[in-house]
Amino acid sequence: MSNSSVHSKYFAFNKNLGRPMIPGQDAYPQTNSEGSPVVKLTDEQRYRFDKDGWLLVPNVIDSQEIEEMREYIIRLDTDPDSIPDHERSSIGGPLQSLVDHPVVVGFMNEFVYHPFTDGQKTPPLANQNCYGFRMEYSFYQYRQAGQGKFVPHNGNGALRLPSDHHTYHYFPGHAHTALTRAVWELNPVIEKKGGTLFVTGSHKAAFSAPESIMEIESPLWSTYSCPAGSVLFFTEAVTHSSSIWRLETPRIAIFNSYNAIGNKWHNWHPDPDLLAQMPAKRQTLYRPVYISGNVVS
Ligand SMILES: O=C(O)CCC(=O)C(=O)O
Ligand SMILES: [Fe+2]
Repeated sequence: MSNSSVHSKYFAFNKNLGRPMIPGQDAYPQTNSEGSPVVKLTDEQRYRFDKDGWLLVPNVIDSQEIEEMREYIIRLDTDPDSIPDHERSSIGGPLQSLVDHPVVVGFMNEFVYHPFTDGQKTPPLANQNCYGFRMEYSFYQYRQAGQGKFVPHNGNGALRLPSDHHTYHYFPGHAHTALTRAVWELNPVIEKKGGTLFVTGSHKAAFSAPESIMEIESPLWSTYSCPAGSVLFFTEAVTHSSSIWRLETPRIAIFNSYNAIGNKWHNWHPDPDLLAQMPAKRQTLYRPVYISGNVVS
């Protein structure tokens, strides 16, 4: 099996009788809702995410977009009444285009979309007009020096039951995360100065975390530096924590969450008026949560 928007050549069971799931090329969206070509992960990025449970992609958006988005977050935080109701969120205004940014779609096509087909009865859950994953949730952080807490959570994702959603399952040649974060850093982050902390590889851990994990200085924790305009992907199955922000410039970040089509963790919906104004393909990120036949043609 091969297709041009994910790299995987893998064997997965379809629903019935152990038959192989063989999605065609058309089962993977090649463009986003604005017509931009989807950006595939490189082999190295795909390997790293699977090995680590998190992946930083630096320099994804340009300085003009970053500035516009930063201003929007500051306005949301300090003068929300100046923004119309339906745009008053971290998916409003210029932030809307981040939800299906070509780099996000490339990542989700590889690790979150499961091109499930119900035998011969229903087509794959995505096509050129419809995404194969859901957007779950969105919030922003406008964090000043001294703010933020060390709150370690999650891990052991390979050994959790599917309904948990904090899962990470892997097979020769393919891996799948359910609840998944894409964090857009709109200001620079310097290592150990307040970016998200990770216990690298703990999404696959077989043991309970040791007590030493509760120490922020433990060498078990890793983190990153990045320029403004970078995106950080992580599976919620990896042990991670927020940290205390230590830089003069605030942390301005957007936290977008995604999940498989049949999974819903957060009690969150986009504003209906905002949704109605989105391009049709983008709207498929917010379709009802079920599997059988849940595809827009
Ligand atoms: O604040 C952070 O850096 C991480 C927050 C967190 O736990 C998450 O995004 O799931
Ligand atoms: Fe978290």
